[in-house]
Amino acid sequence: MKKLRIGMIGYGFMGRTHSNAFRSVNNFFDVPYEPVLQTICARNEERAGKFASNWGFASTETDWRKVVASPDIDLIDIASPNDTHAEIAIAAAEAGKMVMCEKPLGRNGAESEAIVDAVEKAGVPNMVWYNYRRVPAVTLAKQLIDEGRLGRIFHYRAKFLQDWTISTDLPQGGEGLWRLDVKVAGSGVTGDLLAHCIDTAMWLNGGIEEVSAVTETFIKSRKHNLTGAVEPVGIDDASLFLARFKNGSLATFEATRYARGHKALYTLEINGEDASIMWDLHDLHRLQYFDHKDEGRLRGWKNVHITDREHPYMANWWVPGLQIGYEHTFIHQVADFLTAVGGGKAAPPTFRDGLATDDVTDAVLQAAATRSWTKVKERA
Ligand code: SOE
Repeated sequence: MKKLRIGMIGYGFMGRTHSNAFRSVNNFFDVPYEPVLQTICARNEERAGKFASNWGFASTETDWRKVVASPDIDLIDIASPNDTHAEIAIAAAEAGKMVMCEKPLGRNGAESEAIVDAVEKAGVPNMVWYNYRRVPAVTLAKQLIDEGRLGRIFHYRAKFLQDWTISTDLPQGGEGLWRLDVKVAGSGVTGDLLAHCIDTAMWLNGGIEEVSAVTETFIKSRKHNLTGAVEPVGIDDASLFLARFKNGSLATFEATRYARGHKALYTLEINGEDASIMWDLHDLHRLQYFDHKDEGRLRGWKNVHITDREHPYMANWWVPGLQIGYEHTFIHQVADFLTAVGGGKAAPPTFRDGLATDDVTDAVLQAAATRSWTKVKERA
């Protein structure tokens, strides 16, 4: 089997999920490549060394440019903060490497457009890590929609609720807290959490035409970890928007880090003429399904346990009845990427798909700033 040597930039939470996925994929999926954890790149050499020995990387590097230029690397995987994505992705594409990038692709549509131009010009395989598409229950939802079982879609409803930034004492910036620093993150929950909801939504229900939004920054200033000074907070702490999809359906989206009691409650619901679907990340191995065509006396919500062999991805795991979890979504993503690349096909969500999501988050932020309905940028 052909080896695919990975150069990974960044070793935080996402560096761990990706490393685990690259390491595990050949144990469970029949794919045309064997990923090799070649180089882990991070600024702190000692910690990079520990990460390398824990996950089995062959070498460490502190300068990402050397990893991108190295003839020993086939694929650059970007798991570093958002402000680094564009520069690394563009350099990697120009060096002819395959590129995988954490979400959101860029800090805004303009940055993502430059990244898309670079990978498309170079003709290199690319993929954004929107992992929730690969939760088997969500993939099943996609199959059911594509089979036409829901009929005409009327409503899409998504929420991503967290509560980890409520404390006024929480600083902004630096490792672990760069998501609160607008210069690094690009935006707050709009780019961090709504981006997931938008990617899934457009995959399931098609493009979004226009949005109306409200955002709020509840805590206006926080100590910055890098400067030590109290600085204004530039991110949105909460972001809510209404949307009209191109298929005519109406949607509500909500993301916040101020929903006390909720840690990562991503939920979605789709209502069609013939059937409805509900899914919940805290119960990710279940899909709720209501079919209006069922006999009236027995009509009701079905709670489907997504563990059978005929469920997406599940034949590759344990035995029926035994569920899988969050980390597996990343393994599925790598499996699909390797299969697509082996077959000379694009591996969605491609960078162009990631750009489409960033166009929507741009429109959301603009709609909130101008308090007006805003069209999502149309691209050829
Ligand atoms: C933020 O807390 C975060 O880790 C996001 O950055 C991830 O994308 C999301 O999957 C879980 O929440």
